[in-house]
Amino acid sequence: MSSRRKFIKNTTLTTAAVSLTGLGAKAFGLPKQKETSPLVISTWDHGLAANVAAWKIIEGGGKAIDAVEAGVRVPEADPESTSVGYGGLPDRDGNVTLDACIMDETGNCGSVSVLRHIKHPVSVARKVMDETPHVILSGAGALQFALSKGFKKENLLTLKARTAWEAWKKEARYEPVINIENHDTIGMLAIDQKGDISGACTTSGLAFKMQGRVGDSPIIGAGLFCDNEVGGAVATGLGEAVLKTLGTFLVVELMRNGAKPQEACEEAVNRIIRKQVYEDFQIGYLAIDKAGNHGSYCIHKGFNYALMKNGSNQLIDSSYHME
Ligand code: SD4
Repeated sequence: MSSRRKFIKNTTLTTAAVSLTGLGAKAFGLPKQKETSPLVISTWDHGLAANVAAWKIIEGGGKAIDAVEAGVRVPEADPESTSVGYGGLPDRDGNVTLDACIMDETGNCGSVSVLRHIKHPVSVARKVMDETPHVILSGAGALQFALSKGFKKENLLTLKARTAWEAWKKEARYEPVINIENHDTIGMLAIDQKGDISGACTTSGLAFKMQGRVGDSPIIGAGLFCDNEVGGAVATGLGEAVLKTLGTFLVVELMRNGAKPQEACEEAVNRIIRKQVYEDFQIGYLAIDKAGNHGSYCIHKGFNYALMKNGSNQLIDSSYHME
């Protein structure tokens, strides 16, 4: 092809691409792209320390996907955090089983569920995303994959968690408790300096759950969803209720159709309230849009989240449906 023909072809392609982008933004009501300042946002007060680790990466010009992975690794490694990673409360049979997922700005994602013996499930999820053709690995397969990638096999059941399990076994009643330790998943969303959005979510799931139970946290569209054109959302609380409504996918789709993050979180919680007997469990959603606006809503008073922006890190109480 002559260089002139090549030039004309390339020019036509570029023009087509530009006008398609313009049309796409108009036709689907996407928010106009504007300069967004970076941010990191995450669920519950353990989000404060997690945000600091994530912010270091964002501040240094790193990618949102690396920031969210580094951020949620902080509570994963903390033995005092009884709902995430090492130190997480076990299932009914005394096994600590972990769920986690991660999603980047291109829509790539990876996830592990019912993973035992590995302190950092989010990093295994990242490897599933980066180094396999799959999205989810579960149970023994997830462990085998982690070991093959050099992750260390560890005992994750701390004395504190074992003692809580022994106490629970005396009555062995399974009643999820609102806002107490068994509802403290960390979900994190970040916007980097390029304006790209990624997210991660990691948990030991419900305390004393049935063996093999998978919650919402490792399920893309339930515990976490990001779309770099629109925004992202994370969920915390009773995973079964989030799964039944694909909560974070719903939040992002509502934003795609024009809802603000706050409105989208409220509608997603209200769907659960309209369809389920909601009084005895907690659900909290946290969302950001492409412009860097954020919102949050939960069923019961008590859910909070940590927001790091312009170098300041603060804990904010979510608005709620009932006291
Ligand atoms: C689960 N959604 O496994 C998780 C628990 C949770 O805050 O979010 N706790 O159902």
